[in-house]
Amino acid sequence: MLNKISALLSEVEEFTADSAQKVEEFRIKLFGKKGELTLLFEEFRQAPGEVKRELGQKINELKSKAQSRINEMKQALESSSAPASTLDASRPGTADSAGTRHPIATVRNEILAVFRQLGFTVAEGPEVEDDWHVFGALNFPPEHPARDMQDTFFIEKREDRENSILLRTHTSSIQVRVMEKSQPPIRIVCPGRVFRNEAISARAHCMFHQVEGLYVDQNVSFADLKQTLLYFARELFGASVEIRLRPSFFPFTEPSAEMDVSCSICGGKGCNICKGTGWLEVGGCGMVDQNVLEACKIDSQKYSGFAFGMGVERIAMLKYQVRDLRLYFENDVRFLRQFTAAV
Ligand code: 2NL
Repeated sequence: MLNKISALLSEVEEFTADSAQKVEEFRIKLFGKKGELTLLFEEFRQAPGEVKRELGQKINELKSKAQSRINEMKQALESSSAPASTLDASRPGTADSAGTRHPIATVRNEILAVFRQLGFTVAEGPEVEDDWHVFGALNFPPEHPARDMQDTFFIEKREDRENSILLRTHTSSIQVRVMEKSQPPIRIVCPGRVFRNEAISARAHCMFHQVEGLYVDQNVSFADLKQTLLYFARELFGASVEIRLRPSFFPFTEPSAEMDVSCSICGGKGCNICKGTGWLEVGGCGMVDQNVLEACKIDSQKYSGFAFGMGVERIAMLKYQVRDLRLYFENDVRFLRQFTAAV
């Protein structure tokens, strides 16, 4: 009997099954009416008293091992077959939610796309600049207020001003770099971040985005500038808008003008966006000052050029009727999610 028990014990220990049915067959083989264990218990009842104790222990041990082995196999089969039964490979997946493009990036891309159509190429340059590329080459007089600490963030302010290192206050520095290393024809648009030491409010920020444009060639005229800006305004704000140029002053252009676009909200009749004037100010422009061309080693007798600059935040405010500039920099998703349809 002892041999029989130990044979069954190793059978139990080695038992494996790949289906619930095989586990059930094994259970019946041991515990069924004519099962091996049932028979063993009957045999045990007739065994002589002196071996009963040892036999009883062994049979009970076999019984509990067999039960736990059967349970283990049942559980293993249930857990491995569970996913197979609930997984439906034909169900549609959960879509990843893509982020949205920031409205400033969208408007910058739209501006650049218009000028690309006109044959302009995009040029970029460093945000940390020297005095020459931001002020010197652009005809800023030595004591111009923009060169003051109050308006410009200096990284290194030097006594010999020309060697000062600062954050660019406009992207004109890119255009200076392009003019210095190439000769006309030059037709470029220069997007980028610019930095000014200003108190932050709904209308001003110490960092904003600009797009500037430059066209230098023989016989470039103010009429070319006007037509280029009109084309741009109609592409961006709609085919029915008009533009208006008002005399202005910049150190780097002569003559200089501010550019207005007729209000696309009210069609020029006057509303609260254009403050009743019918016009929206979008940027500045002018003919490149001869001193600027010469500073960049371009012959101002042979070549002329026009340039313009605009603030991307300002144009985006007009397009989307955003009333506070600070919203562009806070990255509040309740604001950003309103631009999901933009490209
Ligand atoms: C504005 C006005 C302007 C320019 C930028 C420029 C660049 C070179 C030479 C001459 Cl390299 N001019 N840029 C010209 C006129 C106006 O920007 O209101 N910007 C937001």
